[in-house]
Amino acid sequence: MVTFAALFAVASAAIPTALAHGGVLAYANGGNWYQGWAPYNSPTGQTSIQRPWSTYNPITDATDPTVACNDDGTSGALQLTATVAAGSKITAYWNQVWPHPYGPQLTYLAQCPGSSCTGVNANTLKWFKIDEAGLLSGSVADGTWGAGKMIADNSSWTTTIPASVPSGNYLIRFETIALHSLPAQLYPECAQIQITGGGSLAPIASELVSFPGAYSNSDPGLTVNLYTEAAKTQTTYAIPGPPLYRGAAGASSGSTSPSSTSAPSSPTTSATAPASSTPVAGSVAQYGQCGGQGYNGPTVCVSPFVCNKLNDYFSQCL
Ligand SMILES: *[C@@H]1O[C@H](CO)[C@@H](O)[C@H](O)[C@H]1NC(C)=O
Ligand SMILES: [Cu+2]
Repeated sequence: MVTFAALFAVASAAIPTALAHGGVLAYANGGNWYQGWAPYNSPTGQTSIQRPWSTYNPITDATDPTVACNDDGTSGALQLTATVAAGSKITAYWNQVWPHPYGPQLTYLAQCPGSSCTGVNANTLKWFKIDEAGLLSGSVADGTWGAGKMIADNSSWTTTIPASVPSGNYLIRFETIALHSLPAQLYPECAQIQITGGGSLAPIASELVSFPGAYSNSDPGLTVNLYTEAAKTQTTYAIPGPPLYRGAAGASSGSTSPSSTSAPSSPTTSATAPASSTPVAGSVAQYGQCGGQGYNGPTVCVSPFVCNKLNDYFSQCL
């Protein structure tokens, strides 16, 4: 037993920490299986519908230049494109077993100009959200999240390509966000698809975002602290990013998603609160900023929330 235990200890120590993270490793659509890019293999000779990506590590800066597709945004030398019917289901498979159950799932599309996405940098595109799942039940502290559902579903996420999306060449961006520690961990990867048999509902300006740009590091959905007293009774969660595309399943005029009632995410440059005049006691609403380097606004939260320091740059009323 001693020998076995010693061997086991050695083996455990040798497991790379990357196994605590990961990414989308494969896709399925219409009965076809598409193996993803292998970030730890030589890029030479790799053919995949997935855009190349470089690391299992999370992106922890929501404005990182790699946040579109977890890489520099370029296509592979032997890039493939999957033909996908509008209205069909497409599944992304993360590595087994995905370790992070607390956080949202998000899926985006971005149409490429021209006749192919190959050669088009992901950072130049406009993205719209076709699917999102935040806090599905329970409280922020211990509820069921989109990411928990993803794990329960074989560490995979299935979304429907909206039937209304115009036919054409797109990148599809599957993302899981982990909130068990802060800063939030973003895990996005992209694949090239050609959508056929589509509709005529083009996304409108308010639905379109850039990556980087769609998220800011002060988004309530990226700064929520699961370990506060308030989190135990908090049952709403603001999913980051733009409102859902109108043609997305579950999107509706009024939108039942709690995300739509919270502060919209916006590029970091425009995040100045209109409250930087006279600090008033107890004036910062739940999720509002109440401190951090370079912040000059009010610092006292409305009752019953208290100001929590999340990092040197951001304190939030929770
Ligand atoms: C679960 O996912 C793996 C890929 O990670 C896949 O090979 C397997 O077929 C999936 N199982 C089911 C039941 O879908
Ligand atoms: Cu991880």
